[in-house]
Amino acid sequence: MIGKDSKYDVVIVGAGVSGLFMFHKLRNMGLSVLVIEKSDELGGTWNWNRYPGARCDIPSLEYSYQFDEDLQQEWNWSEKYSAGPEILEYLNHVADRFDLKKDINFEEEVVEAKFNEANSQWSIKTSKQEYQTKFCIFATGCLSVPNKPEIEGLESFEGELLHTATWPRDEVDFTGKNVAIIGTGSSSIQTIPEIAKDVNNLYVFQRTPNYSIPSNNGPMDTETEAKVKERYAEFRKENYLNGFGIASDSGEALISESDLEEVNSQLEENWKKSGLGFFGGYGDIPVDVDANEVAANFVRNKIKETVNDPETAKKLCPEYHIGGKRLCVDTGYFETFNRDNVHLIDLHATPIEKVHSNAIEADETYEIDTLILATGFDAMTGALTSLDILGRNEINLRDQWKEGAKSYLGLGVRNFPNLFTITGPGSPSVLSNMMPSIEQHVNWIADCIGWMLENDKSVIESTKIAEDEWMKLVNEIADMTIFTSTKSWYNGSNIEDKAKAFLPFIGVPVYTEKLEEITADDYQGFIFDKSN
Ligand code: FAD
Ligand code: N01
Repeated sequence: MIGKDSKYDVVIVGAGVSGLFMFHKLRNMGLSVLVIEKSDELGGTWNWNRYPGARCDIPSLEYSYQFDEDLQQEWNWSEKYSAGPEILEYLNHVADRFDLKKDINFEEEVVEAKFNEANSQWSIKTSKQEYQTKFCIFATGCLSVPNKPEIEGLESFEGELLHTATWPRDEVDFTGKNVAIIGTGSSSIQTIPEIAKDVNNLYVFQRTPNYSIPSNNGPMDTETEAKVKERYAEFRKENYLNGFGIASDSGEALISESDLEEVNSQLEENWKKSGLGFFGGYGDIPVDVDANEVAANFVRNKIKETVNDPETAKKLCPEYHIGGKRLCVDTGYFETFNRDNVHLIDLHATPIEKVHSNAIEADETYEIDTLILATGFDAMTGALTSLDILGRNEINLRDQWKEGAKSYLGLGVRNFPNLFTITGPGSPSVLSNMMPSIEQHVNWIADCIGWMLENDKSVIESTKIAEDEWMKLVNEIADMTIFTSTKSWYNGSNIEDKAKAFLPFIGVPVYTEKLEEITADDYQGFIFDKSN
């Protein structure tokens, strides 16, 4: 155990993709850094979400770190979209290669972080001890606090109760079991085809259907891999030029300006090849409701073609704008509903009444052995509001964000000096390929701390004006798109008592440009060494 009652330059909370790189970067600057992780393993998302079928839906060649040329040249992914265990293996490889593990305090949860005005230090209280630090970095993830729905009788269920986001490490045996799964988001859409093969019956409880595009995953195409590796550094730059940070996805044509027959044949090609890139395949799908409807209808028709029973197909067809809820990418999801042992229960028609010790009651009573909650996350803010983060005058971040989270650039929050968030609210984060977005934030924070040390500054804080204007811009951009008109976790709609505010910044290139401008202007919008 390191760091008992010690003082640090920086404490990083979380050892996922963000925390690991942040640690590597700051330690190389000669700073004393402690990483605190509540799990007994690193990897964050890829450590917690071990459900069958978990995999990324950004091509692995770009859902990976770019900070070390040898690392990116030497690592070989086995598939186009890597499965969760392979990503976890990769993150462990990175930690071993850069000797990160021994300086991470595992199985320790941060429960309070408090800013001390007198000495401008943070006190970090954990489940085990307390630390003092000058800077505090929350690398706690956008999708790391599971949403456990309040369903009557859930606590009385006596079978096996699972949540996709806290999946057990030992293999779960579904053979011959009657299983229910609640939720039809990305996690469920990946889980269902995998477990349907083994179960006796699978009851899918759907409140809202989702659009999903086939991944067409397969072994890594070695020619593509070689081509990317020949120009990896250049390829990575393309991440920051694409709206959603996906280098291999760039469609500039507009549906509104194209011939419908051509559009349909291009959509067909995108359906077969592009996965998530289907959404960005035409530039106007995210912003023009008519263009969006063409793409949405294309997917609805695919669902109807794929699912044999017309009633089931109809229930599986979403009505909202495609992309309004996070688009899913699947391997055989809609096809699974053609199996005799898979049953779709439409919760719009008949909501869940109650969970009993061995059954779920909705339109009828379904006897089950296993209940899977695939009910998502308290996204984007949950990991920051579920503990006490106390800033100036002991203001709690949870209270400051009661009416909706506000941040400057998704990096800093007023009243919380020397505290940084990686992929915080107001940054592209979940509406981007998160790897390059995480690396962008890590590099920025490290540069900012380096600049402060060089320029003899000791305290940084964003201003209210900067934060207000930034969040105004976030919303102005979002209002130009289809994203705000659908209930989704992007705007807090999945958590009952959460403020309904749209939080991601849409558009990686614009964000990148603004970040660079602000930085070049001596961190405009931040103030340094404000008197206490
Ligand atoms: P996380 O991986 O969430 O790590 C946060 C860490 O902080 C965790 O280990 C957690 O235990 C720890 N922690 C939190 N609170 C505390 C505390 N109080 N004390 C101590 N430790 C704490 N993004 C993409 O771009 N492409 C994808 O294909 C993709 N697929 C995904 C699939 C799934 C199933 C999920 C859930 C998310 C996916 N994402 C994807 C988003 C994914 O979360 C990010 O890509 C990335 O892994 C986030 O890394 P992170 O380190 O920022 O956060
Ligand atoms: O969670 P979700 P997720 N009763 O919030 C339903 C990333 N990810 O874990 O839509 C009944 O999307 C809820 O219904 P509704 C990705 O960013 C990526 O699946 O609120 N149902 C919904 O259907 C993703 O978006 C991958 O009406 C209830 C579902 O549960 C994010 O993580 C894979 C309910 C939750 O869906 C979250 O995905 C996995 C209730 N009380 C995750 N409460 C990749 O493929 C909730 N629901 C890369």
